Amino acid sequence: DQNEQPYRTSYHFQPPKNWMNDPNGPLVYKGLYHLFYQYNPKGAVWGNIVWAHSTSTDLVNWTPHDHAIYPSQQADINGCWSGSATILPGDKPAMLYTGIDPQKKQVQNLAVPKNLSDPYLVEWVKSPRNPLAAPTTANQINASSFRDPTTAWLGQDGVWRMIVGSKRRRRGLAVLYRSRDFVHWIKAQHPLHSAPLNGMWECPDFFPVSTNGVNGIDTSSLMDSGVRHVLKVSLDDTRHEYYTIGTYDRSRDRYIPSKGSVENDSGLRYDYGKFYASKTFFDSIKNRRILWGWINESSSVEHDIKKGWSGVQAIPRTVWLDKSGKQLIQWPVVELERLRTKRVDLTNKILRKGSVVSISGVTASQADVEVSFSVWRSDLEKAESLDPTWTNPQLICSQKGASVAGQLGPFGLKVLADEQMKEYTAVFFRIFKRRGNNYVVLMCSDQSRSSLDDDNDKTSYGAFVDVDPQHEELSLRTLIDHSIVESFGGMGKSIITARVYPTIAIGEGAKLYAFNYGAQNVTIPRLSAWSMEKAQINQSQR
Ligand code: DQQ
Repeated sequence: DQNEQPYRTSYHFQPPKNWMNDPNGPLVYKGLYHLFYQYNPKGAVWGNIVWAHSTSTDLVNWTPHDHAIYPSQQADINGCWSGSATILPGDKPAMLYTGIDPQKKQVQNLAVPKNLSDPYLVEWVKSPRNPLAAPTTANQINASSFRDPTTAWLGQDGVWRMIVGSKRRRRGLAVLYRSRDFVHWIKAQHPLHSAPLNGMWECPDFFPVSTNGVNGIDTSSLMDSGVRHVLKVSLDDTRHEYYTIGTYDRSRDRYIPSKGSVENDSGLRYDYGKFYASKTFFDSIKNRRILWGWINESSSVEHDIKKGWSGVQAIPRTVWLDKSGKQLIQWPVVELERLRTKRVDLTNKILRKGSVVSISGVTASQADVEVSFSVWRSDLEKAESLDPTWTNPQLICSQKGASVAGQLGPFGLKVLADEQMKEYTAVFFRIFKRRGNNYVVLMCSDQSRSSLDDDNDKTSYGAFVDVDPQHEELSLRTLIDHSIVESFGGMGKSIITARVYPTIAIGEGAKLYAFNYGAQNVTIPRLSAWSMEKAQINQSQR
C-alpha cells in the first residue's frame, strides 16, 4: 500500500512490479487502446526483455494481459526489444519489432495477432520468415546499432516504408526499408534522414501533422497540402529526445527538416525533463495523435531493487502543430480530467512579492493544478536582462533556483512540500528582458530541495517558453502523482517532467503552495486545483 510504497503512482501507468522501459506498439483496435511495453518479468533492473501488454477503454484505467511478445524464435531468442504497430488494410494490426538473435545481432521481426476477432489481441504469432531485416556485410549495417522500427506508411505506389534507428560512426541514421507485402523488406540506398555527431538514433518516430488545427493525421495519409512532417529521435548518448519539423519529399523518399531545425542541444524537445524512447500513434476513434513516453527513476539501482520496481509512463499526450508552425503543442489526453474530484479555486489573487500562499483542500500528493500568472505591463521593464551568452535554460535554472530572488520571478508552485519547507519541488517562471521590447520566459523545475535523501539525482531542468508576457498570461498545469511532477508551461508549449522522492512530504504530509520570490507583485487570474482519484491500473495480479 501507499505507506510502504510512497513513490508508486496513482494515475500514471505502471506494472504491479519489476522493471519497465519503452512504450511499444501503441494502437487502437475495435474501440480498445493497447499499450505494450519493455518489461523484465524477473526483476527491477533492465534485462530479460519481453513485451508486456495492457488495454484500456479510456487511456486512464488499464487491464493487464499476458505477455504479448517474448523470446520464442531464433530471431528474438535473446530479447524482444522496441517496435511499433501498423494497421494494415482491413483493420489488421501488425507489429514490427527488434529481436536479439543468437549472435546478439539486432534484427527486425514481424508479429501479427493470432485471432482478429479478439479485441484484446492477447495472442501474437511471429512470421516464420523472421528476421525480415538483418545486418550483413553487404549492407554495412552496424549489428549492435540497428533497432526500433517505426510504424510503416504506405506510398502512392502501394509500397510500404518504415525506418529503423542506427548509426554509422558518429552519424545518426534513419535507415529506410521498403516492402510490397510487409514481409519482404528491402533496404533503400539512402536513409530517410541522418545527422552528424548524434550517435545512435534510438526509437525514431516519423509522422504527419496538420498545419490547421489540432486533429491528428494517419501515418499513411497521402495528403500533402496542409501537412508537415515530424521526425523525432532519441539520442542514446545524452538520453534526450529531439524532434524537427520539416517536409517529406515523396519522390526522393527523403525528409528535409525546416531551416534551423536540429537534433541537438539547440533543438526542440517534447520534454525538457525526464522523458525517453517515446512513440506516437494515430487514434482513429477521436482523430488525434497521441504520444507515450517513458519516465525513468532518479533513484539508485539499490533503491529500485528495494522497492521492487522501476519506471513509469508519462500521461499520454495529444500532440499537434502550434499555430506558428514552429513547434508542437502537447496536452494530457482529455480523459484524464475524469479523475478530477474535489476542487479548489482562486481568482484574481495578487501574489505579493516575497510571499508563499498555501493552497489547501486538495490531496496535494495526488493532484492536477492549473494556474495562470500575469504581470503588470509597467513592471515588465524592470525585468533583469538576459545575458546573450545564457542560451542553456537548464543551466540558468540550476544557477537560479527557486530560492534565488529576482525581479520578475521566480513565481510559481511549490509542490510535494512539507509545512516546514524542508522538502519541496518548485516549478516556476522567470521573465528576462532582451534587446528591444523583447521578453524571454524561462520555466524551471527545481528538484534540489525535493528530498532529504541525498541518494537521488536532484538535477534541475529548464526550458524557454515561447509566450509574450506583454500580451499573454503565463500558464502552468502540473500533474502531481507521488513521485512524478509533470508540468506543462504555456498551454503545452514547453513541458518538464521530474521524478522526486520526498521523505516527509508524502501522503497527508504533502502540501501545495504558490510563491513569488520576485521583487514585483504578480496576479493569479485563475488557479484551480483538483484532488485526483486513483485510476485502476494493472491491478489484477498475474
Ligand atoms: N530500449 C530498447 C531498445 C531501445 C532502447 C531495449 C531505448 O530497443 O533502443 O529495451 O530505451
